[in-house]
Amino acid sequence: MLRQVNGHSSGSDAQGRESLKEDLQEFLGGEAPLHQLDDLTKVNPVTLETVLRCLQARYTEDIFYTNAGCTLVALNPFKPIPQLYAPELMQEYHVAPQPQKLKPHIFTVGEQTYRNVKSRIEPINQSIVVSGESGAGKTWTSRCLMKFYAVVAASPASCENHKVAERIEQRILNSNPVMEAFGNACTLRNNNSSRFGKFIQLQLNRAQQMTGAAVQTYLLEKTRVACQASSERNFHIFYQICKGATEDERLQWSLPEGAAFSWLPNPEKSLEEDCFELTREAMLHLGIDTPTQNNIFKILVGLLHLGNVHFADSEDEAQPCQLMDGTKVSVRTSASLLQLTEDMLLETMQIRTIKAGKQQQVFRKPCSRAECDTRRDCLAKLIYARLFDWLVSVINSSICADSNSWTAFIGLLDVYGFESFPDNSLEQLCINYANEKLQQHFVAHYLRAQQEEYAVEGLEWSFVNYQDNQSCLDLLEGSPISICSLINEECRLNRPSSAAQLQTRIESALAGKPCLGHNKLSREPSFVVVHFAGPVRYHTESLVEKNKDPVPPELTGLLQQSQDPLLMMLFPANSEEKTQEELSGQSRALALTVVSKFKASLEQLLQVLHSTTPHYIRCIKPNSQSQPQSFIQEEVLSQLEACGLVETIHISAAGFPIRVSHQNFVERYKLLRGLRPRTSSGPWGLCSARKSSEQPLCAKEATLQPILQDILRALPALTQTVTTPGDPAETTQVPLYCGRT
Ligand code: AOV
Ligand code: MG
Repeated sequence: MLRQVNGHSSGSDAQGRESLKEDLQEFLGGEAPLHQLDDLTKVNPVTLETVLRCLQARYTEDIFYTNAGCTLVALNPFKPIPQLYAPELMQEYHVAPQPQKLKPHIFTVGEQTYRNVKSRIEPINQSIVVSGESGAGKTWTSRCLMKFYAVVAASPASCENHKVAERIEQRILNSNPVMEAFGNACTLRNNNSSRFGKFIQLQLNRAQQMTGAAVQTYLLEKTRVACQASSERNFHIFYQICKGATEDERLQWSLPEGAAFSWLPNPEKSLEEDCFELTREAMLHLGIDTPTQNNIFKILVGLLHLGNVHFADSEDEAQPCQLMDGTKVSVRTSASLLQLTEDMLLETMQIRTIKAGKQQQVFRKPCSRAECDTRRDCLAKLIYARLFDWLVSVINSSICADSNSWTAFIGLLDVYGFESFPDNSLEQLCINYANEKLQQHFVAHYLRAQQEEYAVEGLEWSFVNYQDNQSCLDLLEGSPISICSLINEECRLNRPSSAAQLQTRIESALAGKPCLGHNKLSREPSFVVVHFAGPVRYHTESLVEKNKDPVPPELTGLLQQSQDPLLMMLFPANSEEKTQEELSGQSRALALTVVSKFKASLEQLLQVLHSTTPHYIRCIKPNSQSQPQSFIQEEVLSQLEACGLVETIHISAAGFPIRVSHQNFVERYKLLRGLRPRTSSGPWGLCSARKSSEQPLCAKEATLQPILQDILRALPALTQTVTTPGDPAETTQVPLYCGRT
């Protein structure tokens, strides 16, 4: 019974007995069985091997969460365990005087984060950074955390009035199925892989009730609409429509049952498509009414028909490419669903217009077959990406609270995890770059900053070495030359550049950089980056073109003439859209390349993260086959190594658990003993030496009481050096505090 659900018993009695047993064991000096070690800081000695053994022992016992000092390690069970996420359990963690004394859980992190907001110690805003490789469980975890806050931070009004609950907490939860339907897809690594990054701010008012939320998304992998790697799939929503449409809808959308679409590979993998009703319902709750939904789905089916348009090679270069047999009907259907004229749609794909000369004369040039295909794909990507952005903005307007109705936020970060496929391109480069940035944030915040702070404060500390990923980031984004700058340079020069040339340029300009791997084995032009999570080979073919992401002006022009109400809104006729080709000079490509836009958005994200108190959850994938009850040591080991878990444990075990600035500490607790602050002593005036790994980390007043007693007892001994007035050479030691202790 005890360990059936991650060691959670239903009654607190059983839990008490369990912890008593552990205490006794510790008291008698006996080693607790490995699976009973809730915190990896208790593993002795802390090495990769012992940590791995402990995690495996726990996994075998169906215990999936383990503390690692300041982080929580979450092993993916790859099987549903509803009891582990039951609302009753959420409440148990929420009301516990010391949630960190309960079994490790994402709810402990959720609750401590929540209590941090309440304690109003700067920075009040909190963030939970969920990381891990593709399929490790990040999206699952952040979804569960959102449910946790929907329960524990529900406003009383919503409890009394079910309708209000639907308006706030439920709406926020409803954003998940919608965004996952449109932004997730089945990949080789994960059947429900996020193809966009997401940072959601849960907004709380002074009473700590959730009043709204705001979602920020990052770089949707829009190429997937028109191009899917073998054994992968398009975005879930397409399959949902094809499987879930009613008879009427099939007629309206020209979607006969069992219709075959080139852009809908692997339909036999039955995955998320049963969720169409769920998606629709969630959309409805978010304020997207049924006619608008139908409009969206009609456009998406229009894209599927567009994908069935195939061109044949033209024998005469002066003539446009002809359609392949049988695909004229696809042009017609697609045009009708997108409310465009058939001729215009076809012509836009077949013929390029070029403005030249002083008079800007317009020339028409037939496109090659490959160009026709590119323009068709580009049209689909353009529509899908804009639709996705629009959906996000609708979601935001539906869930975002007035700025004066919230005072703090808890940010949940769930981005695409580290990826390495047989064929990696710009998408993977951006995804892995984002993961490097997050790893750097962790390293900077925890492994480096904390230790540096101890040194500054003169605390006794032997430095723990850690793996810094700065050299990889230098390779990717450093100045003056990096992989990103070289790819951008190719876009800026706008010269024809072959994949092989790009490889040579990267190899010669960045020769000797530690994280640039050797490219001896691959026949195709590529380069290797040794990421913190492992080496990845990126193919240079189409890298520059994807980075430019050019949108021929004729395509936007075409969509501006659509009679479809939604497309008219997404592509307003009077807008002066500056496409890449219309922008001139150097600013053009550099300002708008995919890489530079992504880099800028990541920097913004990191700024927000830096302004919050971060909490970390490390998701670990126990096996790459997504199977339950399978723990592949080598695979887990490489993930542990990559994220620097052992170093984290060392620092956590030896470090100081409470980090409160002197000013804030005094402001907050002066009433307790009539303390009066006399002066401030720099940013982190007080640290409480950690006595054991059990010592609470959170700032709930009740739990802080015993620590406070210790601190208050120690206060008279705390002094600072001040210069004597009138004689700068003479210094004296004065107490930091006056007041009773
Ligand atoms: P990811 O977000 O980290 O990958 P997900 O959160 O989508 O990974 O998890 C992958 C799959 O693992 C889910 O679809 C579930 O089937 C299963 N899973 C994860 N966590 C749990 C859990 N706690 N309990 C039960 N099953 C779980 V990616 O989005 O690919 O980086 O881009
Ligand atoms: Mg995900």
